[in-house]
Amino acid sequence: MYADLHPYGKRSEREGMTLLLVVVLLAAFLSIAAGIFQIAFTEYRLSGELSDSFRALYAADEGIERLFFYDRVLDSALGCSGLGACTGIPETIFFGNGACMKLELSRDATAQTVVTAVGEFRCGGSPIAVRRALWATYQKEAVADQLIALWPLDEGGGAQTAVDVRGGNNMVLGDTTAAEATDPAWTTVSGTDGALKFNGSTILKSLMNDFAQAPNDYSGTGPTPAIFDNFTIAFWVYPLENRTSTAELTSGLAFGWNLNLQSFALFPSDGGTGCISPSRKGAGVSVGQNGVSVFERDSTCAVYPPLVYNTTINSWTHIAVVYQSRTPMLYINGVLERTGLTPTGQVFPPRQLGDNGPNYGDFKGCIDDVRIYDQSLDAAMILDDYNATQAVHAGASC
Ligand SMILES: [Ca+2]
Ligand SMILES: [Ca+2]
Repeated sequence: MYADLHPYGKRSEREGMTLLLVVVLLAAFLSIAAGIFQIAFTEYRLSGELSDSFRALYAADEGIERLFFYDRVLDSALGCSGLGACTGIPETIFFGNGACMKLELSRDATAQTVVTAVGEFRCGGSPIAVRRALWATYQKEAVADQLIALWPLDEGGGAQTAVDVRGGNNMVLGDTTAAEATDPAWTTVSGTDGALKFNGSTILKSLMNDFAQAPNDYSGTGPTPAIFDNFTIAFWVYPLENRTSTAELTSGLAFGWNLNLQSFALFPSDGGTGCISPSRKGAGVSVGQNGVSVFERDSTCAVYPPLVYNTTINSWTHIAVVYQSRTPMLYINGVLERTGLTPTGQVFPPRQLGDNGPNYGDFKGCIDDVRIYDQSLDAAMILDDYNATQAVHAGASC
């Protein structure tokens, strides 16, 4: 199916046997690792430039592993997910060293899936390009869902509940489901896509803080699964005030309890374990027109920002905070901008938009499409998340 296009090859039986051995070993590894039923490789013609063949083969191997990971672990490959029939959108990825790989995927209605990765060296139409291909078929199995909470915030006027369409952890607006001063306001982003707008500082600040809170946190005290140290928070935000930039810290009471210097789009939950060890800390994200601070907080002895990043944010902006082995990383509009410090203890995701206490750092601006993943997303997945929701927010107001 995919022939080696090298026209100048000289056959060498000894080198051919070496390459064949490598390919067979690779195929064996792949079969063991992924439960693949079938692996084939192209007809190969060995040339004096054996390294070219290896580069192409490595590119194909990299490609097939990526396809397995995207489809069988992340359940998102070339635009296909789930078990239904789907033809993926082919993607070609260039490595920058002259090698590239083209990835393809197709799945029928019975979830039988074929993935193909064509590795090429001297990409771009060279007459002496070398190609190697690996393909595999397997029966797709359901992937455990890593997106555990999604609040689209599209309910619109009058609703007192913001539904978590993924995890059922629905937020109540304000103190109760009655209309009250602590309710944030529904607003329109574009078309039928809505968001919540928070009024932030007012003269009656201690009475007027608006917020929305889900009943179950992720510290293990509620029915939702406990999630610690490896997770992702992603959301769209349009801040209308600055927050106060500080140094990055890994412990202690930053500026006492004067959290009102912050502007919490996502409020850090009370860790509830005081100063005992290992202390549990809720993560929160303070977003102002002058940047982003990731905060952690426990009940009595700690509130500090392990990550602070100053930049101008004056339009709808996609924020993703990826915790990996306890270390926060900040992506803005799909781009990794900063990796923070690594405090001790355990950290878990937030469940509240805005601030519900006096002088706790109320938020002014709009928030939309809040997601929590029970895994540390990689850069490609963050970019997917951004791209999937970018168009509706581009140019929209708050
Ligand atoms: Ca209410
Ligand atoms: Ca929305």
